[in-house]
Amino acid sequence: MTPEKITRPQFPKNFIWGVATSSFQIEGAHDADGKGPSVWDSFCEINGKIADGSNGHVACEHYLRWQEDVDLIAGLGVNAYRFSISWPRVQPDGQGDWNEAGFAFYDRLINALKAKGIEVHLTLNHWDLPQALQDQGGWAKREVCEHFTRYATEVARRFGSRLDSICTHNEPWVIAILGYEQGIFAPGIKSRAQAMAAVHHLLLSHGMALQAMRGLGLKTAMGIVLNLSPIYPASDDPKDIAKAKLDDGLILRHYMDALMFGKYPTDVIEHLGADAPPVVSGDMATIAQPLDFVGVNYYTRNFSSSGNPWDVASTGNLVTDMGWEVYPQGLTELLCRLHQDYQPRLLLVTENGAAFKDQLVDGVVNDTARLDYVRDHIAATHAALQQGVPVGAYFAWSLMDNFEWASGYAKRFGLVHVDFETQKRTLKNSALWYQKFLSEK
Ligand code: IFM
Repeated sequence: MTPEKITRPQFPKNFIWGVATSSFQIEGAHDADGKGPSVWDSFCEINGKIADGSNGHVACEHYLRWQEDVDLIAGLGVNAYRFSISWPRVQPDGQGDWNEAGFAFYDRLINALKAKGIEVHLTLNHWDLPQALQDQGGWAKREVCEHFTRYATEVARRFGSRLDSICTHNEPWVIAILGYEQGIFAPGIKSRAQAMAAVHHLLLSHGMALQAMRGLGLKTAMGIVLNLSPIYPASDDPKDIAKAKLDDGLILRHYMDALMFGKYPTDVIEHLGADAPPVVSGDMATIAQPLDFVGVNYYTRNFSSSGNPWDVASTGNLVTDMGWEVYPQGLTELLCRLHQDYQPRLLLVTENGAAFKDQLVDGVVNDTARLDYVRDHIAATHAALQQGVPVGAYFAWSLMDNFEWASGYAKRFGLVHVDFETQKRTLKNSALWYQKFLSEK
């Protein structure tokens, strides 16, 4: 079937259709009503770390405009919204008192979504760790696991019965590798040993939090979200083939093997040598809690080369404003592979989208490339379903243009355009297409 022919009725009736955001990227109000600073607030203050020198102080003003944004979400016709709680908004230092004003904000938001019949898919950690915990070593220190578990349990105790799913961490690879090894994301550390410790503590805290939250007797679906891509060797040179296998180990198997089988892959551990994660007896069993779902954030495929850097232009495919190749088949391949190798109960496409250089002209954003991208990836999701893969959701990234981390506000991923001067929201043509697609019965 050609992607152009994809329609909503081809999907199961209970399929979840959503849009996604995260707290730091949209909320603003960085110090309002008792919120504490997060690692990203601190990182933005370091000269040269954010491409346009911006920060999250205002972002999309979602903290003020949440009612308008709930209407916007409902107006799209989606049946689900995925967002995250800012940990330092509800517990300013990550270990002390709760901030009731912070919890009240999310309480109102959840109630407003529910009142409109929109499912609530909540992420506990989409990167904005309280700075006070970073001051003690952050994810590289084992103590953070206890603090995260206490935070997760409190959120679940207050909101759990109204939530359709809880995700512990969004993209642990990004937090650990970009944040603690490459230093290009918060907290800006450059140490492979710390990065591997961070990976381990993210996974361990995930397992501990799941145990504790399930101890509350909740029926809410619980899982984790990973950034995953198929990885191909750049050539048939055996060195490239070996590099692709190792990279797949470092990015996919290290997480999936730990979560699903309770072990880290031997080839990856051997490769890491002295930087291997600090595993204590019993940790791996804690990590491998049964998962109600694995969330997949898919944007592109990757190539590994042992020699010259691989050039994305060599694919001949369209490349997004992030420099990422548009490759919808990669999503089908990835979902099929996860199903075949790991058999998770349920896979959710928790993020998928593209940044392009949009132009708002006379109230219209004619973002054909994004429209095609979303449509073709929905079709790719359908192709996996047809091959028997249990996929339950598609969430477009993102509801609206927002703070794209180290790229600042220059990279626009939204289905909805945001004018950052006036905060006016305008549905792009991709949003209008999604709305029409969702209205098909
Ligand atoms: O904006 C991010 C999001 O926060 C996590 N996944 C990838 C997106 C695009 O880079």
